[in-house]
Amino acid sequence: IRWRSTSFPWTLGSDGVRITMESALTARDRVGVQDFVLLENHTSEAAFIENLRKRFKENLIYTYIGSVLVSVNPYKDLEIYTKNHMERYRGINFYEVSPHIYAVSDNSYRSMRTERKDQCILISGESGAGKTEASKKILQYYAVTCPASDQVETVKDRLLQSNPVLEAFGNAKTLRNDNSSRFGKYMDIQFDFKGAPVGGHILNYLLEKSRVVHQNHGERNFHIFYQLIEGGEEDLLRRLGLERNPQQYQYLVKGNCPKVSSINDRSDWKVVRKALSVIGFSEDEVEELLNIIASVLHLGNIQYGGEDSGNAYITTDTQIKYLARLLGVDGLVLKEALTHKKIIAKGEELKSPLNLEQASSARDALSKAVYGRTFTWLVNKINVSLAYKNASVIGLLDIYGFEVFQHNSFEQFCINYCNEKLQQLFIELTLKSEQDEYEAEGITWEPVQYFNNKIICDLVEEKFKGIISILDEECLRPGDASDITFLEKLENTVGGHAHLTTHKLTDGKTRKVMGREEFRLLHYAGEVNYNVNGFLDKNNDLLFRNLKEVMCMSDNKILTQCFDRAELKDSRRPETAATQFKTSLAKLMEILMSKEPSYVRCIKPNDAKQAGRFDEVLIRHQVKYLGLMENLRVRRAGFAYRRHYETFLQRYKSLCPETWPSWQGKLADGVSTLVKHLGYKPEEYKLGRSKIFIRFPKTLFATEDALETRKHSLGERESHVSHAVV
Ligand code: AD9
Ligand code: MG
Repeated sequence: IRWRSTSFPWTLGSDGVRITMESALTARDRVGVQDFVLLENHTSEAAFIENLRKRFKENLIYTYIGSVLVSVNPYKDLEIYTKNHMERYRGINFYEVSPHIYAVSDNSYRSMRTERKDQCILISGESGAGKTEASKKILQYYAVTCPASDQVETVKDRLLQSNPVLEAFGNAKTLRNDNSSRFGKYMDIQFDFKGAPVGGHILNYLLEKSRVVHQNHGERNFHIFYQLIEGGEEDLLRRLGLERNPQQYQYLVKGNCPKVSSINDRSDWKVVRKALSVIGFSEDEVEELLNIIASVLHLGNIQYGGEDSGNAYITTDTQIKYLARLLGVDGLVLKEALTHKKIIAKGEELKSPLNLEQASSARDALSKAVYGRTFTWLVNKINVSLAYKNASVIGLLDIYGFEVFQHNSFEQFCINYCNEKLQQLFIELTLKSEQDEYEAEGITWEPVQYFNNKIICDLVEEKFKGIISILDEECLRPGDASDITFLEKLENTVGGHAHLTTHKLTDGKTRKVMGREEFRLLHYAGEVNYNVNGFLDKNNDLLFRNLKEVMCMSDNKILTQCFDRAELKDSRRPETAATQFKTSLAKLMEILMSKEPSYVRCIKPNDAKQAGRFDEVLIRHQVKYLGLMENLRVRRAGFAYRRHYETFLQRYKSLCPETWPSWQGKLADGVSTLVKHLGYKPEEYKLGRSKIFIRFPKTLFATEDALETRKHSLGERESHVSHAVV
């Protein structure tokens, strides 16, 4: 006998639909539970990990914690993303089929349609855990399953095609991930009153610009450079003055990794070129965009001569010639700007020559500014092509996860601060939604103990006393301000804080050795040592005035939009990078708070990017810093399981003669009769306004096993009854 499993939370086959006769108990043993709240021992991390392992072995990469989806990167293509799968999840109740990213997508979509409330899906996890893939799967789900019209087809295409373009310019090969997103992304997908996707809007966060000029060993620059060099047509490369060899370019050789086996730059180039046209870039715009990309490579090849302490001069005139042509600027003016700095003091212009080191960093600052601003321009351009007004939205957040490297710098500080904020939001919102549900059902809420990481967020962002304020203060202070004086100021101002330590303050209890130039933050996810070297420069993110002036004079229409003359007139100091990031995060939190959230928590199974390998130490670490045990504790605070009366009665009515074959009275009375007949003790359950709440998994399992036994005995005699039961 084969039967369609509708609301079993634990007995589904790998395709999530059918299994052959197998007792619920054996199946539970083999594939684990599909919702962690059903674990017998929900406080045991070992049991949690064992459940993940069982499922991972069976290619069941998705598991719920209530309505939160936990996903483990399989590092192989599973046959679970076909159109048939999409159809299967359409309009179906969250628990009726095996956990899936499509179930989350569909659930958000339906809530948006029926409750008319904007939604957001927050995807988190460390580098390589599968966030970007998850967000693409969600977008594909909407593109395939939502209603469409001719005009909508164009928008769907544009929405889908924005991915390869943004990935080309914003993703790169790192040691962790061959296609690592080096920017944070929040994308609203907009739907009209018929539920058809009609537009979108993207917000981008903190692109890792430093990668343009430097890459660590084994890493690459942004994909677009290699795509252009490998895939660009002969005459295009000739026009841009580029050679078909990445090794020729200083900005592409730092990581000593021009080729990646999992990446085909040549075919990706074709995909990106096509995507640019679909999104609506004119041929002229593409040409100007590529002129900029080629210019960055030429900038990187500019070399300087001169003594260390003397004035620098440029020794590579060919590059200047190309730059002048591609950017539409005067070669001599550019040359001058790359070797001198101009400041305005008391209304007077002062020009002074740069030494070797200063000139190289001015050149690199220009490359970073040009690339960074072009990236923002690109996002805006995509936004214009997706623009639509007055729509309901589902937002997708695909943002860098918590990062700990051997050496952590300003970038990791910002990224981890962002995760701290998201964790705060996550805890607050999950707690709140639990509380709301209890209240709506008229059930008493028992407070849950949890770690509130607000204390760490405050340490970073508080006015005057927070780390960002202290850093900004040092950035503004004339005179001897340096990375080290910043560290000293940290010690003096927040040295006593429970979540901050420095070399001087190390209490001897912590075993991890600290460098003299480091401060350590005790994040909710663990300790991270940050090296202060470069903090001031990166936070200042300054570009000399004369370089800005040259860019403002450019003929390149993209650059004239990126470098506005008004900026030159503005004598105020631009906001620092950290403060800008703080402000944009605060806005993001507001956006997310105004929507109904769903969560996807991604886990990376091993560091070797290999299929089938389950590295327990690595996974345990992620379970910890994703706060999954905390999440489970909140969810299980009172009750392991809750279902609407109707669903519960429908499933188990055959177990009680009074409710079988149907119950005529009120649903709540039917459920009450049923559970009394089953022998539930009063402390094991509660009846709310529309749902039954069951405290322990074992109660439910016993009921489920009883159903299984009945099904067996009936199945042998009358198979059609078995159908009626499920
Ligand atoms: V990062 O923070 O941007 O560095 P992500 O975005 O979390 O990271 P990504 O989605 O890029 O990771 O996934 C990394 C790689 O894992 C992909 O390139 C795929 O090769 C692989 N992956 C991820 N999810 C899946 C999946 N559901 N099925 C198959 C997957 N492969
Ligand atoms: Mg990514």
